[in-house]
Amino acid sequence: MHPLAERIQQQDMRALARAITLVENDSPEKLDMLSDIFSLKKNAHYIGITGSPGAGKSSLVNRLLTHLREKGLTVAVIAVDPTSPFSGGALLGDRVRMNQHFTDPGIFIRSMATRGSLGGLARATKDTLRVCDAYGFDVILVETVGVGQSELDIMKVADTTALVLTPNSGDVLQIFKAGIMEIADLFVINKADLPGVGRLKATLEEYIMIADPKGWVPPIIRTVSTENKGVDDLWSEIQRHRTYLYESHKGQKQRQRQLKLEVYDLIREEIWREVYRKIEAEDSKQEAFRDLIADPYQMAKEWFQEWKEKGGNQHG
Ligand SMILES: Nc1nc2c(ncn2[C@@H]2O[C@H](COP(=O)(O)OP(=O)(O)OP(=O)(O)O)[C@@H](O)[C@H]2O)c(=O)[nH]1
Ligand SMILES: [Mg+2]
Repeated sequence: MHPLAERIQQQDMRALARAITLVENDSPEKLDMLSDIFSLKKNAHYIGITGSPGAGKSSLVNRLLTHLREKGLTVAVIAVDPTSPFSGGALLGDRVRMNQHFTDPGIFIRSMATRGSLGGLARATKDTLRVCDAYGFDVILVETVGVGQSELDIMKVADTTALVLTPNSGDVLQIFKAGIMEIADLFVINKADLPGVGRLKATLEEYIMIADPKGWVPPIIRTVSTENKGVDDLWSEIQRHRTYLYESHKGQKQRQRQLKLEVYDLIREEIWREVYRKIEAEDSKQEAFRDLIADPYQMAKEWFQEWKEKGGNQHG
């Protein structure tokens, strides 16, 4: 077994952090390590918290954390910021707010920083979920910032996704266009202390009616995270969804679909890594990049063909 997998099995938190760093850095030993870690897989509930910037996701995550700890559950929080992991004031703010949790061994908080990683942010986040699962956390909360394609990819691995909206912010239309509404298992109206709650609720109810979901109907939950209101409601609805996934076998089907996509994803990443490293290492090819009128289609065609003929990663 990979030494880090062994240490994670013994709940060594430094090994956990180290493994995530290897994931973020696209370390060549990544697949071997993750495969060993995967064999330790436990039964964490993956919960995605998504929504527009400033909707109150972090405040809500913070409240949930306290709530879950009071129930004796252990929690990992993964904060994903696709744009700027370090300069984002939001994340720095999160750190300050979440400070109170830092000394609790039942809590692990990590923000993802994968700019430039070949596999991309969604890939690294999925792997990180697996690592946290293997460690044995009961609940893994993934907070994403923004409502774009990257968030969509990340949220697809969550068992339960909560979409956080705020009254009178006009974010519903944008979220709808981005296809985020469809992945929401729960709608959370946060900042329910502000005016416009009734209208947003009506909009959501209308959406649900038109979407006409079979089986699970997304509940609408009102929260005021600044006042710690609605958090227990939110948690009981999240649990109700988990029970639904289990009893309807939907969870199993969801994970099966995910597995297929994931295998393709990993293979694509492996091929890409090989081709990329090879081209980056070849002076003549780097020289060719400087030719401003070179035909990119021709180059891609020839170089990929060349890579295949040399037996892929045989380095021949
Ligand atoms: N009035 C009111 N303000 C809230 C509520 N929840 C959060 N806020 C405020 O909204 C602001 C943004 O909260 P965050 O929790 O950082 O929101 P976020 O969605 O994590 O923000 P990003 O990570 O930047 O996308 C903060 O100033 C909070 O104090 C609420 O229920 N009511
Ligand atoms: Mg936040």
